[in-house]
Amino acid sequence: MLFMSVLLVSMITSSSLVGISKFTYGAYVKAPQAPNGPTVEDDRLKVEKVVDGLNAPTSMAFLGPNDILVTEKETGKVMRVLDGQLQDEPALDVNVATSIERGLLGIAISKQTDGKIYVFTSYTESGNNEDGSDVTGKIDPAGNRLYRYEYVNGHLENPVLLLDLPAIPDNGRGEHNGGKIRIGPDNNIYYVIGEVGGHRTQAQNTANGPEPNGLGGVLRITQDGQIVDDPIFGDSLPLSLYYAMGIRNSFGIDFDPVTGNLWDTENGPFTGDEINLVYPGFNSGWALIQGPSYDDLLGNGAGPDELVMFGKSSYSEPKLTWITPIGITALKFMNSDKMGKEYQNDMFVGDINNGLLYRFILNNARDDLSATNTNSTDTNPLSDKEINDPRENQPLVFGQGFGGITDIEVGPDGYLYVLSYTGTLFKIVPSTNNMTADESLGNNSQENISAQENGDDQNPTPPNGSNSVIIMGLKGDKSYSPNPITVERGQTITWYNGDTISHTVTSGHDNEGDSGQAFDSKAIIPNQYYSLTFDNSGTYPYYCFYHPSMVGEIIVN
Ligand SMILES: [Ca+2]
Ligand SMILES: [Ca+2]
Ligand SMILES: [Ca+2]
Repeated sequence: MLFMSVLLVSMITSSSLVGISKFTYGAYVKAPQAPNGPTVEDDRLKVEKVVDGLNAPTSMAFLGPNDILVTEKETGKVMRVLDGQLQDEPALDVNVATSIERGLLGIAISKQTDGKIYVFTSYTESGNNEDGSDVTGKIDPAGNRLYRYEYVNGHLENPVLLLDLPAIPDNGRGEHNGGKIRIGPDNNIYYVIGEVGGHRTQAQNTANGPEPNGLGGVLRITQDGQIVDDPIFGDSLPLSLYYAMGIRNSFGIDFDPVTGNLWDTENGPFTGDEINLVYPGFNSGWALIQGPSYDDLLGNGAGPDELVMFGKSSYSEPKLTWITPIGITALKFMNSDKMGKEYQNDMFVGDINNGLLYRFILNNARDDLSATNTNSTDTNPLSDKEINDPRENQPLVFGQGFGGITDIEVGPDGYLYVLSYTGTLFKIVPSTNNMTADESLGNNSQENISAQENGDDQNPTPPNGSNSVIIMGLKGDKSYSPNPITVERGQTITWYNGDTISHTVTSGHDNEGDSGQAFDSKAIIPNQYYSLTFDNSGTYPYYCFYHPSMVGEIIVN
């Protein structure tokens, strides 16, 4: 073999950033924060930290300016962030099952004309009034439940159970519990729940399966828990609850502020993360179809004609599909001009595998994603509505380094808030001057930039510098410095990402058979290191998988 060891070394000491040491794609992979904080692709904007210290936060909702309720998945606590301070006492603490995607998952706030403040939460309720007993004691959860509370003096009181849905999986796994809640333009509650551990009813398009049980779709009820008039899928429970079905799992729904259309993100299994326009009666195709039906990603040959339809339901193709899943999560329309007019009414989407924030512009009819919504002049790879290869992501990426994103909201102040599973809430605000995005993060990242103290900000130098390479960004054969680098057999080279976006150190050449054959760092986030030890002499070309114009060479004597 070519080398003995492959390491990706994080220089971070802050406890909130300890965790996954390497990016990979796949289920349940949760990206770490970039050591120097997240960045956005517009130097007129910067990312600020609002608060950290949250425990596996899943969703947020605003009581008012600088007054935010945040749900914690594992503790079952609704925490209040007031003027940037995490309050010691939770607004609510419920007992949750916590395995995999179970827990306290969703929250929405609705202010009533009589002055009452309703707070809706969704959670997988514990089977024995203890947090995590499904993990520690194999206790089945009591249900996936949607409650309405009233907010009174910092606390959630007077719980009313609005929906009580199955939480016991068919496949033994605590997965696909969905949980996001929105108040619609019609003032009704929209709640998305997944198939919950492999249920195979007619709502999962299993024609000879049991009748739907309320899982695997977007459900719609009034704020009092009543069925909305003129049900779409059928007149009796639980069909009368459904607004959409055929959904495997989702962590993001939002209404377009211009049209009132609902959109969602949906998670595929080994393939097929989706963005969809969710019209009333939408059937997304799971478990027969994931991704575009014509791609047959599930390999079962099923087409739209084989789906189970009720009432006025119908199938439609996703507006965008990732062939390699990203763990797509939150979806929010930017219903303000505070980041600049060009972003108003754009769609922002997050992922949990990479910690990336994506920006989408809609077409003029606002019933599709525009093909020209990118930072890149080459939008052709997106014209097929598929991200066939992770590098097709790049022109869609608006921000990165957040750590796995679980929620995105627009605050009463009009700014975009991004919630990270790592425990930090961020906010995107205008830069105060023309500093680069990297430099403008100084206020909230000072404790994390020890790696930069050895050099000036423009040219950071990693420690133990003799066999080190700095990744400079998109600069052709000057992207990796020095280039080429020459070492002796048995020596280790350490690459340091001094750029503000992620890059890779991938052996070989773009689109050729040697790509990644000898080594592949995967994404190296800004200010992170990657090391390789070379035991055999030779010349090794390499490049950045995301930015193939970045090329370098290693010479081992
Ligand atoms: Ca609890
Ligand atoms: Ca679908
Ligand atoms: Ca494509």
